Amino acid sequence: MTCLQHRARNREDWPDDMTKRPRLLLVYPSTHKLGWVRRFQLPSLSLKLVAAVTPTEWDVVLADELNEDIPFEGEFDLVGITAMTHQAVRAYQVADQFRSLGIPVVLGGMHATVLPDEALQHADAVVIGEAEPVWAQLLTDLKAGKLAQRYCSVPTGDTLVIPWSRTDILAGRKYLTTQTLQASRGCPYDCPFCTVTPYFGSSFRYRDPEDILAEMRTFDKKLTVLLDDNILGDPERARPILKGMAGLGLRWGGQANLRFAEDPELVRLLAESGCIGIFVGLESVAGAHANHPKTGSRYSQADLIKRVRDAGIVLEASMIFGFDDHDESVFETTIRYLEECRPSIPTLHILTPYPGTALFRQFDGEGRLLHKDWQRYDHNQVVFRPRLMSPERLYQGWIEARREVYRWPSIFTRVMAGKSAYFTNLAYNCLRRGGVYGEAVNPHNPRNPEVPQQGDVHKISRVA
Ligand code: B12
Ligand code: SF4
Repeated sequence: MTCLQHRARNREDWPDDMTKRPRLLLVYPSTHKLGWVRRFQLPSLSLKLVAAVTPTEWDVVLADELNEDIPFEGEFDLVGITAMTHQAVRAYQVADQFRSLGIPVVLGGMHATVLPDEALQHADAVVIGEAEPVWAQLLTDLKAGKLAQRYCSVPTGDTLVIPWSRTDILAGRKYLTTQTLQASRGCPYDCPFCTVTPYFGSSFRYRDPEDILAEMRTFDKKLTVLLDDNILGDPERARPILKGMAGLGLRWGGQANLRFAEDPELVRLLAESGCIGIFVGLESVAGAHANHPKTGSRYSQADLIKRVRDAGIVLEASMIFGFDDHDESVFETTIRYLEECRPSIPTLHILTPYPGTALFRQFDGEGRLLHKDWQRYDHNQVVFRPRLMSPERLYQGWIEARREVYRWPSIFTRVMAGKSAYFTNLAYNCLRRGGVYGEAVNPHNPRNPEVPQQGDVHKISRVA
């Protein structure tokens, strides 16, 4: 046995065996492989950053299961696995298999962060929160045979200090772009369905703009994606970043809340910085979530959307169905609202109570979760009992609304509403239409039979 776990158990062996570089496998788990669509995927920034904080004495190997098989036969000293909630079941299968081979496993990412006790049933250690402050210590402890079960980082302050991510681990793979990064983390809005505020902090932590721009200057292609939750959340701190980007010639996309468009100067800066697309969560046209501090504005959303569109930026607007104040009329109201506001790309989701959120605690406490099968917690299936309609109606309403907003006439009206970016806008709409209609009519789509049945109520998760 050459693996580090066995060396670690016999600590005295470790220093004698330093001729061989230790090997770390980082896994992005998936239950299915993607076909040509993988060209439109992004690599895991989480794992690019874990690689970046791994001391140089380690060889780091990536397995992105969307693209490739996991090398269970490989000789590794440690396996690190990331997982969002819908990936957790697969992550646990992979972890169990490596551990059965005697290789230690560390789980990290959103799901392990919110449910570390569950994750520890499948891992030797769990990283709770961000890897950067604790990963090197974990590796030191592993080498010393003193691996703890939990490594926890708590976000503090308003400054984010992280290294540039490592793209060399992606070599040989095709992605939409490998140029992904974050300028900030954290979010003060604390939406009840989101894990970002409780786990990444209730204030925006921005990186030094010079550091961000220096990282961007190393990029050799134009397309760049900023994976911040709200890159424009603090306009004063975003401004120098946008101004610096204006000279770099990049074309980039990111996420923000629509209220940034209240400031026409910020919209102008955004366009000049090379932003070609921005994702905004409008969440709801009706009820409490329509007037949440992140969405409510003294301007109409239609006006704000128009400002962004007129600046030549594709605006993707995300809506959620299933809040407690949504009855069956929400589908029709949302469709008409989208027709009026004409965001470039509407994205419709089913409300999903992710573990770790206030919503999950509420629905769990009220006995309204249909099951805890995490694989089905993906915004595309109903996993709870809505208050004002049946789970079946919520699912059907979502299917019908998606098909309605991706009919050709709706697409053309949206595309023509922009002043420019017609081709980009049309291309994205066609891609999305393909997904929407492909899923809805494909009888083999595993999601189709997912409308919850009576018997599903309180079905116990395979993992919980
Ligand atoms: C980019 C992104 C995506 C990309 C992912 C691309 C990729 N290949 O990774 C795409 C667009 C594919 C995506 C899709 C979805 N996403 Co998403 N996504 C994000 C977003 C905005 C950023 C993620 C990211 O890269 N963050 C940057 C990295 C550096 O942060 P991180 O992942 O937390 O990693 C740090 C730590 O967690 C830790 N860590 C993470 N992994 C590991 C592993 C090890 C071994 C260690 C030691 C540490 C560690 O260290 C990292 C560095 O500090 C987050 C929001 C967020 N703030 O995280 C949502 C988020 C992760 N997504 C979410 C969701 C729900 C989804 C969807 C299910 C939604 C949907 N249906 O559309 C889909 C899933 C689609 C699918 N079937 O795969 C939720 C997850 C909730 C949950 N509990 O799982 C989040 C949190 C958004 C939210 N506000 O709720 N998403
Ligand atoms: S604004 Fe976005 S990132 Fe912030 S808490 Fe709400 S959903 Fe989460």
